[in-house]
Formats: sequence, structure tokens, C-alpha cells
Amino acid sequence: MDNLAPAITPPSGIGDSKPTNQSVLDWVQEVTRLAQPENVFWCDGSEKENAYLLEQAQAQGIILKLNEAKVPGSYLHRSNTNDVARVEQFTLICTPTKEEAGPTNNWAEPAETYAKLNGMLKGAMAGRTMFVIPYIMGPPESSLTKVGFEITDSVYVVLSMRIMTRMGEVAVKRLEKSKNGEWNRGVHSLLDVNPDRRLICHFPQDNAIISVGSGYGGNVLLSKKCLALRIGSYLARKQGWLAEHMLILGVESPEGQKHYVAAAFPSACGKTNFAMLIPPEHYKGWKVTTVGDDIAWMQIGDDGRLYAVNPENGYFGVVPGTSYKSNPNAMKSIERDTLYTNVALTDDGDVWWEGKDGAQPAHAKDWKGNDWTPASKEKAAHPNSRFAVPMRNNPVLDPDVEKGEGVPISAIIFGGRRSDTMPLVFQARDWEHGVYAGATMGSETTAAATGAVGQVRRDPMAMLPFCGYNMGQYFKHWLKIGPRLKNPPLIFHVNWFRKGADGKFLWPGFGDNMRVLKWMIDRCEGRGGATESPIGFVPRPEDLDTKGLEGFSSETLTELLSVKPEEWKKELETQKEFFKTLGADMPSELTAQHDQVAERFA
Ligand code: OXD
Ligand code: MN
Repeated sequence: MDNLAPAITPPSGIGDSKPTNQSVLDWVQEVTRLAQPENVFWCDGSEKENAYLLEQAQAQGIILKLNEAKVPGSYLHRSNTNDVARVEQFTLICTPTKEEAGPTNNWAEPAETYAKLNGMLKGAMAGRTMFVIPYIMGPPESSLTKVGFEITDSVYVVLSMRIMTRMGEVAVKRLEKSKNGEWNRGVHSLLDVNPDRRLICHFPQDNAIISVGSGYGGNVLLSKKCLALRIGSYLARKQGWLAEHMLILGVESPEGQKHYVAAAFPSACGKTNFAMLIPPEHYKGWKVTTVGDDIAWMQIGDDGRLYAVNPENGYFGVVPGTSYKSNPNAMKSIERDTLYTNVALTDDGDVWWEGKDGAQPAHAKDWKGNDWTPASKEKAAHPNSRFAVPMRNNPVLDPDVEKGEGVPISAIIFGGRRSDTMPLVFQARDWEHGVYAGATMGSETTAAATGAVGQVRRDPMAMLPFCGYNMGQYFKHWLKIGPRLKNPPLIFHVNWFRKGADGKFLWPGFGDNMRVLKWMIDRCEGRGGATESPIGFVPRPEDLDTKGLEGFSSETLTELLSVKPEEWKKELETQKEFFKTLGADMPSELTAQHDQVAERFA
């Protein structure tokens, strides 16, 4: 087999920023001995280094420079066609006991797994360069911020990590100043990008991650799903905070009154769109700003409120469907300095995807590099094609995104993609009921993970693929946070995806989600009408502002807000089945909440 990642030999002054921390040096030496790379490249995250690596990656055909006049500073990467999404079946939580990982995770015994991985990594980097990437997750001034080092043999990973994290010097300095000297050890090797030798392994007790056999972002940018969520959630429980699969947005009224909300939706359910929402004409003067689009780390502030930071430095978003109509701020963000993966390439060196504004190109290269025309049966861009872009490109980036203490959260929103059952929005009665609403979240599956698309699966708090420990214990942790909050956020559940009898979406979504957001903000301020239903507080049709929504009938609104006992009977049964699969660790508070909803329907 050809070497997928041939070594590069940098000139002096590049790739030689060796840190002095002995534990880092020892670990790098240990991995070097095992993987036997041709050389070690110590990354510093500088402009100079980036320019050099971009050049090398182009020379090796790993990335392709896009038309500078059309998308300045941007590149296209095509992944191996067998490697286009997260692989949950090969994602392992390696805790000493199976019970600690819980029934929703794939568990593997740590010592055996280390031995297996060591076998796979032995000599795996021969003829390759081993990059060492220092990075931090979280704003430099935050007490929640964590240091990580990722070893990788993929230059694409280095280029992506520079976008997605704060990389280089800042991490080395933070570790120097750190009192406990803790840092996350991440090892990644492409191996031969063979699905049969693909494993994403987490060792929460060791604060360590080993990922082999994949080059796809969600599996190999170890900062993101692996550290910020799986290891992060484990640390959060131990240390009394929350690591969540949530966007964070700010919403400011024309009078300057500002609230922040955090929202958990499963993968590819519009978190990025919601985080960058542009209020419709009718809401002139209202502003929405983005703190984060995927992950929130939250802790209790001195005033007893919940405060959130975005640990990331960039966005790794799904491309297809992104347009000036669906998300103008995302489009403006990805007009430059963007690393695209698996989109189509037009004949004039621009990128294209299904759902992009304007006409389809008459000819392009599809995501596999094959000729494509509008007559082709295959999609031009892979449904899970992605952009990686610095958050600085976002025209509505929140000014407090770097604030160490984070932003105060007024509301937590849970939501899923549901064709039926779930009304457009409801408010939980209190924290415990809200935890139940999050714990029973369900959503129709999307292309962000391999497997069947369109089936409802339970995805508590959108964390099913990302909780690094036992789900029942995770619920208990959530239940414990509530009473510690003097001023807890209100908890809501939304569903932008309910369909009518004709199979069409009932709600326009996108910018018009502002109308629902406004109702939630009103509720936070003690205004906003609602009726109490068995599942919580639901706005009456007159409580939701639909002015300016063309062709939107009051029947549609009534249908959207309806809570149908026959649908809920089924829903409650499947929730109960799901709770049963969580076994003995399932907190009784949540089964009681379930039973109370059932009683209210009776
Ligand atoms: C993501 C995901 O990539 O959730 O953010 O899959
Ligand atoms: Mn995500």
C-alpha cells in the first residue's frame, strides 16, 4: 500500500517548538518508540507554520487550493470514501468496569484495549511525520479551560485543529502555570484508513484518547467530541460542572436587554443555524449573537446562576443546505479561510453543494473527484460534507465569547427532529421536569453518523453518542445541579420539524424560530402567556407572534402546538422502554416524572 501520509522535512525554524514539560516529552518519546515515525514535528500554531503546512499538504494532494478570487484562503479536502462520518459502533469508552460506561456506550476493558491499540500503532508512522499539537479548550482566561496535546500523522488534522482550537504557545504556557499539571493525551493515526481497523477509544480515568484508522473530523479532531464532550462530561461530573452538546446564543432586544440561552439538538438538527439566526423583518432591532454552535461547558457562578463558555475556537458545520436563505451568517463565515471536506468542486475552482444559492453548475467534480452533472444520480457533495472555519469569521460573533467566567444562561432548550407528537415548543414545570424532558429527547437520525437515516432514536440531551460515562449517572448529575442553582435557567423543549398530514413541515423554521425564542425570553422575564398541558406549559395560539408570516394559517398554528393524547400514549411507552434499557442506574426521580405525565393524560 502507498504511504497515505508521507513524511515532510521542514526547514529549520519550523516544526521545532519543543515544549519543556517533562511529562509531555516522556509521552511523545513513548509514542515515537511505538509508532516509529520518520520525524517529529512540534507544532506552534503560527502563521508561518500554517503557510508551510498548507503548501506541503497541497504538494501531497491532501488539499486543493480553491479559486482565490471566489473563496480566498480556502481549501478542499476529499476524505477516503469509506470514512465520511462518526462511527459510533467503533467508539469505545474504556473504564475499569462496564457499569461505569453504562448500557448506552460500547465498553472495552482498558488494559486489553491499550494492548490492542499498541499492536495497531506499532510502526504505524514509519515513513511519516508525527505532529505534536498543543492546544487548549476554552477561553484562555477561563477556570474551566483544559490543556490537550494531540499526536497525529495527518496534516489535515493539524490544519483543522488550528481552526477548531486555540493552538500552540497558549497551551504550553497554560500547562506551565497549571497547579495540577493535568493535560489530555490524544494519539491519532490514520493507519491505512481501513474501516476494519478503525477505533475511537476513550480512557476517562487516564484523561487519554486513542483514535486509529479514520481521518474524519468527528473521529480525529480529538479536541471536539472526544475531549470536550466524552472526556469532558466525565471530568464535569467529577468536578461539579456540565459539559454539553449545546449551542450558546445571545439574544438582545431593541432596548438592550440581553439573555443567553444554551440549546441541545442532536447532530445535524440545525444547531449552527439557530446559533446564527437572523431575526425576521418583523423583529427589527432584535439581535442574535453566537457564543458557540456545538459545545457548551457550564458552571455555577458566585451569584448562583449557570454560566457557559464555548470551549472551541471554530465551527465544524454540515455544508449541504447552507445558503444565504437558510443561514446568511454561516455563508458569510465560509466565504474565506475555510477548510472544506467532501463538497463538490466547480470547473472554476469554486465549491458547490446541494442547497447552495444560485443555479447548479453544468459540470463539477463530485465529492469523490468524479465528473458530475445535474443529470448524475449521485449527490455532488456528501450529505455530511463539512466546513471548518474560525469563529472570528462569524459576523454575529458574541463580544463576550472570550470572557473567562462565561455568559449567564437564562434558558436551556432541548429539541429534536420529530415529524409528530412534539409541539413546536413547551416549557418544563421546573428543573427536575426539565431534566426529564432532556432525558427523553428523541430525534430522527441524520447523516452525521453512519447508519440508517430517518428513524426516531432516543438521544438524551443530544448526548447519547457523547456521554463518557453511565447515562443514568449522568441524569443524576443533572438532577444534583438544579438545587445548587439559586437562579436556575428555565428549561424548554422545541421541535422545528413537525409535519402535517401532507408530509410537509408545518413551521417555516430558520429566522422565524426567533418567534419561539422571543416567547421563551418572555417566559424568562415573567411575561408570555401559556396554557398548562400534561407535558408542561404550551403557548396558546395567541401567545405566539406570527405577524408577518405569509400564508400561515391559524389551523397550522393550532396543529403545531397540539398535544395529542393518542400520540403521547405511544411516546410515553417508548420513553419507558428506553428508561428500562438504562437499568439500575436510572434515577427514580425521572421515572416518577414520566409516570406523572402519564397520570396527567389519564
Ligand atoms: C458534529 C456532530 O459534528 O454532532 O457536531 O456530529
Ligand atoms: Mn455536534
